Amino acid sequence: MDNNNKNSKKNLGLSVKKYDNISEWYSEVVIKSELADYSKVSGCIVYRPLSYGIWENIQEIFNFMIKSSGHKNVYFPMLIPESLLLKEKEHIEGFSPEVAWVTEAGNSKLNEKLAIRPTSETIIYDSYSKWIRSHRDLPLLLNQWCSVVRWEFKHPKPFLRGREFLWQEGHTAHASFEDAEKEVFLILNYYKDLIQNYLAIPVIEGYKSSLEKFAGAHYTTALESFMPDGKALQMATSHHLGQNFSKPFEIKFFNKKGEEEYVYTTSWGLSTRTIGALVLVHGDDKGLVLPPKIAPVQIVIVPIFKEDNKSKVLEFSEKIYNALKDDFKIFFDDRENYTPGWKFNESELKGYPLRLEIGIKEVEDNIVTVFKRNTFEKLKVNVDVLKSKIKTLLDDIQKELFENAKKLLYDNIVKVDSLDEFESALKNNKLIYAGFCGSEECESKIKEQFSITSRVIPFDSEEKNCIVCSKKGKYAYFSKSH
Ligand code: 87F
Repeated sequence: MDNNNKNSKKNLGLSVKKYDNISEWYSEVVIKSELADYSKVSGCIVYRPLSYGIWENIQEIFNFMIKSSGHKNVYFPMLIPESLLLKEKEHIEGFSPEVAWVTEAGNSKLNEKLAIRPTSETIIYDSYSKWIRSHRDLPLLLNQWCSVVRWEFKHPKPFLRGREFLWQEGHTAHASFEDAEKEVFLILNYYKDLIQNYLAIPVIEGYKSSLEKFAGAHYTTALESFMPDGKALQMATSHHLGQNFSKPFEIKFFNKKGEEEYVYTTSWGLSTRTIGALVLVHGDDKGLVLPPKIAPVQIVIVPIFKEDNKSKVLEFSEKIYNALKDDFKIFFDDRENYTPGWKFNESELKGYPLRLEIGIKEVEDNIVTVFKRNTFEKLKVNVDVLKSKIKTLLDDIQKELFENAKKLLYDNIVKVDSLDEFESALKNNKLIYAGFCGSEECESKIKEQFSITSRVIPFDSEEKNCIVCSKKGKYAYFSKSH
């Protein structure tokens, strides 16, 4: 078999450049990098090993965080009886067109139809009302990892918009408003840590406006990131639910004074959308670029040999592999049926942060050629210092990706003082920073005129008169959004 034939199974290169058509580029990267594939049901994707590996890393990091503060994982049923889902009508009202139902089994109709969970507040609170009796049962700090189904009709995009996606949903109950508030911000800070320090994506944080908050919430906090297509993407959200759910679900406890009170609850979530953000923010014309701290493969080793030096090169490569394998996530790519060039392309497409290229020259000089995926630099590194050099390089890549993403975010923020400036900033796909009174009335006017809403009102926002009504307000971010 000649080399051409040997690797002709698929064309690895991308046909679209990121900034020529970012939406097409995105779809091509997701499929060709083998992150995900489409299925027979529109909006339902297959999470292939690369994206599932990223998700497992996210799970590991986030589990470590929440377990350190006493949270525990649980699993509730995916089927929710209609009567339960409709118990707190207000929160479900706007969402009901998206709920998918199981109505029959085999040949018989069910007595009561069952919702496939779009979110689990109702089924979880049904249990909480049985489990919580006294202040000694609080706080109750539970989380679940699961998938949810929301029957969207907008055009699906892998990870960013789909009908079934993976997430975690945390649901906690507390004895006081203040305790619940502390929880909301504790979790928001975990999310911020995960997203900035592991996914290398900077966020802006703040409250959602009254129009944009979760209808069931007392208030909603969120982390938003800015994508290179000029649209913001909500990365995670953490809600203070006050007693909005504990009252209809009758979750009551006897406080220390022996009086009966309703609990205060919170809920918070982060989904596989964040994988879409990783692709959009860090990817380039060659494919994915994965931050080392989240990459399922941090280093790929590619041996390059001819028949007469094969054993020398493989032996040396294996020695390198063994020296590094306990410290890093490594793929020793010694597959026989692929050429080194093909493996190079594949590793670039899949975004592996570092590639070690080892040929006979490297063996003779006791060095390794190290390729940095994010900058395309090649370095010759002596084997004696390889481990520490790799540590430094991975740290460098992590920092460089975050710095580039920060530049993307901050270069796109535009402060505006009038609706004219607002309009032109929006045309340029900017992240607009404008005075806003917070009222639903003014935000609805903006929504009507420009088809966008606010993203967040930063926690430390300065005072600024509203761009619509001129009344007292604070700065808020506005932009298109995913
Ligand atoms: C779609 C259908 C039915 C969002 C829905 O943000 C219900 C809903 O309640 C729904 N889409 N929501 C809001 C989810 C609130 C909250 N749940 C826990 C979160 C984070 C995780």
